[in-house]
Amino acid sequence: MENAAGKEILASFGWDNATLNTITSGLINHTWKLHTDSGDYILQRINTTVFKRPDLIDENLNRIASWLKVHAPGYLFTAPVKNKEGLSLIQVEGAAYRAFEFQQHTHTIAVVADAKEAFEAAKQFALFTQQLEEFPADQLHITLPDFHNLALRFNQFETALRNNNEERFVNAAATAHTLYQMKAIVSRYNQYIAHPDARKRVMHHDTKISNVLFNDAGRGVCVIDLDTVMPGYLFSDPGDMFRTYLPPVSEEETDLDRIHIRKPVLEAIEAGYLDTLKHQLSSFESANFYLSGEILIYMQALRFLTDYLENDRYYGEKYPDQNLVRAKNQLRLLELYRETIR
Ligand code: GN1
Ligand code: MG
Repeated sequence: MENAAGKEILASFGWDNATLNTITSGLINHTWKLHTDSGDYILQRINTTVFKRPDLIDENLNRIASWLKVHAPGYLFTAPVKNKEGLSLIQVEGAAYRAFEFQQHTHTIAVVADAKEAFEAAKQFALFTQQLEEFPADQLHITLPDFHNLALRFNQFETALRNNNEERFVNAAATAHTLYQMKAIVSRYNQYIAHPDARKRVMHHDTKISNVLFNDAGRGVCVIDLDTVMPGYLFSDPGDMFRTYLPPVSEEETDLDRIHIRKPVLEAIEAGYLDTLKHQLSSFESANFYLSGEILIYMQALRFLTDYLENDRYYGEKYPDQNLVRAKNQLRLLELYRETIR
């Protein structure tokens, strides 16, 4: 950010004297916290290898923000702020940047500590979809095509297996075999999306706890990280909550014995999410609430293992075999999850 492009971006907002601190969480975008003469902001460089059309994200967020202003003016939606030229997306040298107001007296949480945090986060994601119940979801662009398409993720996994990256294939074989044998989850996913009561809604699609802002009293304030806000099915959001809130350790944990399902957290997700949305959901969506966890945990295990077989081209690796470790972690979680919900 110390280069000419960085200075140009900051200047376009009138933040010439900003001080920047890098925020290191998140695998995809690059994020800084800014302290400027006109307040504190979050600045992000969008990963345009992943999000090929940042302009579509920008349009989505502005559309939702305008709609909420009219229909739910009290709802806190962290839309990108506009620079001096009125732009909320700034494209310089092939990179795309945007900024958000920093919400004072809030913080994020990396790993769910207890049921209360899970409840608060689940409730925030439920409120998000609830506020946008009447918003025409089909007016939103698809910012990441097929993002939660499990059938496609499975096909990509099969392709990666067939392409036979020999050295990695040997290491991945046992995990790949077990995952392959679980492919009935793909059929259940296909039945789900074909069902007439599986409605397309405005979904967040990245419901990890770090995408919720908490206030000093530990209450949820709002959801953030809105790049993947798009039309989707209900399974996406609770699914990724089950995946990321239930175990006391993250997908990075290498000691698989530390992974277990925290029942009180499971109940808190149900209380925070399902109870908040229950009047909006079809009985089909409610009845398949727990299937969403199977879909998302399975999908993430497939994605990590596929990436491992493809030499980490998507997620990268910080140490050898990291994506294999992540895949094993997610597989263990899936097995425990299935035992719990059975
Ligand atoms: C990515 O960038 P981050 O950490 O918010 C990924 C999610 C995965 C997650 C796994 C756009 O999210 O789908 O669940 O990593 N986002 C994208 O850690 O691929
Ligand atoms: Mg994210």
